[in-house]
Amino acid sequence: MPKHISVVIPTIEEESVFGLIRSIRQMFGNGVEIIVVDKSSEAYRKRLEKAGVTVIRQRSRGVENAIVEGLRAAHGDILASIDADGTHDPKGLKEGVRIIERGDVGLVLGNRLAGLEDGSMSLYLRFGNKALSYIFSKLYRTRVHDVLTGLFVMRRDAYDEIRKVDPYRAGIAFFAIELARRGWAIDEVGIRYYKRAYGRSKLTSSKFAYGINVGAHLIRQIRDYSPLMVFGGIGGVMAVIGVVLGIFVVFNFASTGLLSEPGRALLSIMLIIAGIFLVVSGLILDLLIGIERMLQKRD
Ligand SMILES: Nc1nc2c(ncn2[C@@H]2O[C@H](COP(=O)(O)OP(=O)(O)OP(=O)(O)O)[C@@H](O)[C@H]2O)c(=O)[nH]1
Ligand SMILES: [Mg+2]
Repeated sequence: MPKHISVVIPTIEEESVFGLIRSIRQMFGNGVEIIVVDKSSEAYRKRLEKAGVTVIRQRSRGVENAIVEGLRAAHGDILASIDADGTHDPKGLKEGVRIIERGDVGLVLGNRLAGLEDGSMSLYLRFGNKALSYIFSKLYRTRVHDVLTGLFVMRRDAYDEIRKVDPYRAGIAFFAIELARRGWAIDEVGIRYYKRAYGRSKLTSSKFAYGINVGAHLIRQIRDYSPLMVFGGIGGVMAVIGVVLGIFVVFNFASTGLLSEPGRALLSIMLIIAGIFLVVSGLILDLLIGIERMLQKRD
């Protein structure tokens, strides 16, 4: 029996949503559940209701909350989401569903970088997105290239594990981080990404600040997941700088017979001690987290 699919669409006055609704019905048939989470005007909402979709009026803030509200109301065995602004090719939903139906993946992301239309994504957004996706992939040993995409397909049981988590501002990276943390496999499909045909960006007034926010969440994850990586990394760098500085001081002392740079000598010793202290702290925290995980598994 074919699985029942729910597609959640977050929107603020996106004119493209009506064409998107038609495309989704063409692709999956009229049985598909389409839930539009709307934060627009009364007139726009009336038009949505006429289109025969389930409309949820969003009272919370942010696209992450919008999607979570939609997912909570969804009945499908497979859950999906796509931006309403017509920029993401909905064919990615179909391919994503195919991968989810194979059974070993919890979340499929639509990789926009595989099919960018000219002028659809600025160079600096492309770079920022790649950098965040790289950190994400290293952290969770996955290979995704577009963790801030607006298209995903998810297993119902994967979503059930995170349905109680309060969303933080990180776009779809929020879902990817929360599922990856719980050990779900994440895959991607290449999609076409088009320029916006109507209106302006609704997500944020500064994509730079938004990217920094997502980066901060990832770094917090690294700190909680593997303190040795953060503390050990910073401590290691400090100790190495201290040693190099110390070698200079010793070298000077050996050649002149005078301790001419007591300030540098002191700095070198301090850096080495602080560096070692950080590495040891990282090791202890890593050990404690390891023990906590072992105990959790036993429960
Ligand atoms: N319900 C709801 N929808 C939102 C909110 N913020 C953004 N959206 C919708 O989420 C989708 C993504 O937002 P966009 O404004 O397209 O963000 P973006 O893709 O980074 O920006 P562009 O490159 O200009 O398209 C669009 O369908 C928006 O209408 C929100 O707070 N609530
Ligand atoms: Mg957009």
